[in-house]
Order: sequence, then C-alpha cells, then structure tokens
Amino acid sequence: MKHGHFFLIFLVIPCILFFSCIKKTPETKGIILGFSQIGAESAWRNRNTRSIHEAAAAAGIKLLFFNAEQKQENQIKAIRSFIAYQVDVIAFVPIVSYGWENVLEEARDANIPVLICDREIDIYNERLYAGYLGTNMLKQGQSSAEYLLKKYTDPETGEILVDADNPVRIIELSGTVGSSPETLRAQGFREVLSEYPGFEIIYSESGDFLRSKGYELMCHILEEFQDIDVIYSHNDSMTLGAIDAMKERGINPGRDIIIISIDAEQAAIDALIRGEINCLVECNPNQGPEIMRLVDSLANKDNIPRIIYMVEEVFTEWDDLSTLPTRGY
Ligand code: GYE
Repeated sequence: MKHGHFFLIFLVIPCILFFSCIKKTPETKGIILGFSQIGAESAWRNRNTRSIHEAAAAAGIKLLFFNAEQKQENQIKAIRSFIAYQVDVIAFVPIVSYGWENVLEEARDANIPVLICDREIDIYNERLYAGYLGTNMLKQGQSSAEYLLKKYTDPETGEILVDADNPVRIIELSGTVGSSPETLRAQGFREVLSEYPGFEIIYSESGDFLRSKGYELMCHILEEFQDIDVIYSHNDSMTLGAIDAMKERGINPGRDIIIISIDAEQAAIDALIRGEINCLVECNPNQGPEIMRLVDSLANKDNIPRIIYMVEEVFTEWDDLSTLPTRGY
C-alpha cells in the first residue's frame, strides 16, 4: 500500500469520522461539555451521574461523559482528551483534592473554562478553574456533631451530660483518603466536638465510601472494641454495610449504638424510620440542572460565582417520621 493511502485510511478518515460524531448538532444548543465522573462507588454517585445525564439532555447540551473507575490518572486522561476535542466547557468531580495543577494549566492554555463539581480541590492558584458547585461538607460534619451534642443534652437543664473521665466513645468510618468529603467531614465534626472533652474518637478508618468496606470494617471494629457508643459514618453506603455487620452479631443499630450518617439516600431514610439510624445529614446529589446552568453561562463567556452549595437538610429520630421526604435513589 502506498504511504498516501495508508495515511488516508488509517489516520485521516478515522479522525474525520470521530470528530463528525461530536460535532455540534442543530437540535442541541451547540454546547459540548466534557464531564469526568469518578466512578460508581455508591448509590449517591449513581444518582449524581443520572442527574447529570438527565439535565444535559433536558438542556440540549452535548455531553461527553467518562467514568474514571476511581482512578485520578483516568480523570486526567479524560480531561486531556476533552482539551484535544476542544470542548466548550470541562467539568469534573475530583476524586482527591490534590494533583490537578498541570492539567488545569493545560485547560487554561487551551482557553477552556473548567467547573469543579461535587468535591473540592486544594490548589495554589484558584483562578485555574471558573467555579465550584457542590455540597457543604464542612457543615455536614458540623451538623453531625451538633446532633450528637443535642443527643447528650438534658432537655430540662440544657446541660450536656458527658464526663471527661468516662467519655462517649466514637468510631468514625471515613471516606476516600484525600478526598474533600473525607477531610472536611472529619474537620467539621472535630471542630464542634473539640470544645467538649467528654467525646472521644477512639478509632477512625477509611471505608472508601463503599458498602462492602463498611461491612468489613465494622466486622473488624466489633472484634477490636467493646463499649462503642457512636458510629459517625461519612456516607450511607458504608453505614448500611456496617448495620449489616451489627445485625449479624445481634447488635441493635440505632439503639445499642447511636448511628450518624451522611447522604440520606432512600435505604438510609427507611433505616431512620425503622430506628436503625439516629441522624441523617443530607448530601444532595441532584446537581445536574445547576451544573448545566453554569455550563451554559461559561460557554457564553459569562462569569459564574466562585462557590455554589446545594440546599440540604438534616433528618433525625426526633422528626415526624411520617413526613420524611422520599428519595428517588
Ligand atoms: O457522600 C458519597 C460519595 O463526594 C459528596 O461521594 C460525595 C460523596 C458522597 O460516593 O456517598
């Protein structure tokens, strides 16, 4: 085969076919969004992914979506491919908060605005991204601790009934190490409790936001520790796994051990209603519509706010359990 033919068949034609697939179609607004999702580690994440797909379709935004299967390197590859395609906007959920400088500089050099979604990043130059949309994870940690303070407060006197010599023994099941929910939920919780020496975190370990790891961790914890008063879990998937482990051993979650969990997916709301969870701090995964509004602004070269947090609630055992909202995930 002549060199010219080889070049045409194996390089030029595939490139034309590829780029014609992603060209701006008339039925859409003409905006192309490259989105890098971290994976499918939890029911929360699956709902978050569906929300993004549904909202892109509703807004007429063409979505190039990559699932990174929990690997930062896959996210960086996906973002580089979005830059090569010259998408209008890049959005991504950073699996961990560090290590994004180089790829963000590449996006800036290509003049492509970047929206950070769901998880936050730590970066020396905040101008390397246009804005952040997600949930207030520090506040989720604080709300979890505030529930605990109230749980130990005498309703008559308003006094917090804890004893520094015999502290409340807390176990923390934390999220993916180095991710902003892991760091901020730990920080917010500790900030509030640090003023009260009667609370002690006796063990903290990452369950990677996975139900299977929540179960395994809890099996190990129940062998290692006696007299656990509280489980503070960074997400519902781990909590539900931990609850399975407790029930297998005849422990009543929510009664023998106080359970505080973050997300408020449907299975956890059902567990709160059954009395197996005491406090659920909501983390709202339905971020798609707001993301598409921001993408639209960025594609039109408008400025967007630096930070937007989703609206969220806290549900506890003291609420009217017959009026709790239902969740579609
Ligand atoms: O709480 C958890 C998930 O990043 C806020 O990630 C998110 C967390 C969410 O897998 O369930």
